[in-house]
Amino acid sequence: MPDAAPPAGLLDRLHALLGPRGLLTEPGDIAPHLSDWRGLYRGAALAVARPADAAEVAAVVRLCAEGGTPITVQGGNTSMVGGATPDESGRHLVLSLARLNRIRDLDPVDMTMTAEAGVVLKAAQVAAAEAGCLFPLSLGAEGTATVGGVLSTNAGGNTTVRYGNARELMLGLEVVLPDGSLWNGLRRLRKDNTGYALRHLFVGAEGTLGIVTAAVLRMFPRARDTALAFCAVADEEAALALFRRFRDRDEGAVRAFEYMSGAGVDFAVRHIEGVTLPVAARADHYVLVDLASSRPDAGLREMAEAVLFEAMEAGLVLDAALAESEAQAQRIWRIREEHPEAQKREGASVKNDVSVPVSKVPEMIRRCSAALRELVPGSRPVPFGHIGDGNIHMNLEQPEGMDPAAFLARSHDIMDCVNAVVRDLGGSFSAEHGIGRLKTGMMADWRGGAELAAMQAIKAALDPRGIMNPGRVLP
Ligand code: 2HG
Ligand code: ZN
Repeated sequence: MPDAAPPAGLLDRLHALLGPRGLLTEPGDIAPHLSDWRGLYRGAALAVARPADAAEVAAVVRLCAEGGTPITVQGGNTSMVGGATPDESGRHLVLSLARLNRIRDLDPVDMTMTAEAGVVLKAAQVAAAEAGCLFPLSLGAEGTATVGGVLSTNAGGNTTVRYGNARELMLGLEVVLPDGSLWNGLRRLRKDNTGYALRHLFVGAEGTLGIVTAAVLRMFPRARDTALAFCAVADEEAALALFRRFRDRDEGAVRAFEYMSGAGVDFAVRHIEGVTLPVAARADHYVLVDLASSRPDAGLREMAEAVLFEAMEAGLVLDAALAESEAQAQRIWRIREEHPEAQKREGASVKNDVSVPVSKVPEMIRRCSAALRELVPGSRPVPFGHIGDGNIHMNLEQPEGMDPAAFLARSHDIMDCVNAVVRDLGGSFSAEHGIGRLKTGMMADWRGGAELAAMQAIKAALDPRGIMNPGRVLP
């Protein structure tokens, strides 16, 4: 465990190392780094270090390792599980990677981009597009979330169904280890079987084993033909059946396939300016189908029309709208992307980022919704998300008029209620948001025994003093 007090002179040494731009100590300057987007946590910190490059990150870690000062690593600070927020002890140094924001290399032959950890996801997408390529990782927080953060959490997002999670998009890493040594594993090889795949250890480790400072990311050919449909569907089974029809017709073309409940779309229309319902009548279930191909003559619109026509005949689809322009496609995407913000504005909500085998999604949504309504009468289930990956945000909105604090006091009951169903269906209690601070208490129950013991052994081997993001991931 970290020592009780920060070593004398640490801040002076950090200041000498990083200069005034690289170390924030004023309460007003560090405040934005101490709380999370959801408002679940408010921590304290010794200071916020803002190193300018990987060598400076390594030097900061060496100083902290000397005295056992705990480090909280921060990218865009968009964690849904408190993963980037320091605890309340005030003993942590927050290490922000915001200044490591260079794209070091971009190669359209190798189809790779070498980006530093602080590069904002949107900036990585734009850089790829400017090179005539695609970097496909896409999620609601992409304007703030960073390359280091999405790798450290193995983020999924909307395009996992086609391109995989962040892990699948990574070829190599540069990492500062807990002793302050710098490992350059920025190899851009598709094939490299040379011992343990060390790079994969740091993906999804949430900064508990080291700090990702740069990564080699995979790029893809850009889309030259696209189609986007917003559909009202009969029920959860119809949503899944429609996914299967599109997948069977042209698996490679399904770039995203998202489910939304009537309640979630209602909230988006109610609270988010410019969001309107694209179909004629309100429904209880919707899906968004996003198709893309690098072939200019892929005929995706015609394909979508044909699949939707047949699905309507079969009673799966009640109504559908196809985007007529890129601007309209973006407006339709906002309905889905603004779900978290709309839910926040509607009141207090509890998030359940769960996954089950794809075939079990309809049953999971039905059973969880019924159990949640019974657990908290008047509450409003808001399931939405990545149905093609089996990852649904089985969220629960507070009953109208209820005291938000009283509702949130039931958070653990609510999570347990969902998790009981998820476990029964062979699923996971955290599909893409990770463990952070919020879910460490669930690890022993879900990943106990040999699995957790192996994780603890890895942690102890790499970070024997426990200075890297303590309090995250492992109980
Ligand atoms: C999304 O898919 C994010 O929009 C956030 O994973 C989900 O707010 C949530 O529960
Ligand atoms: Zn999601």
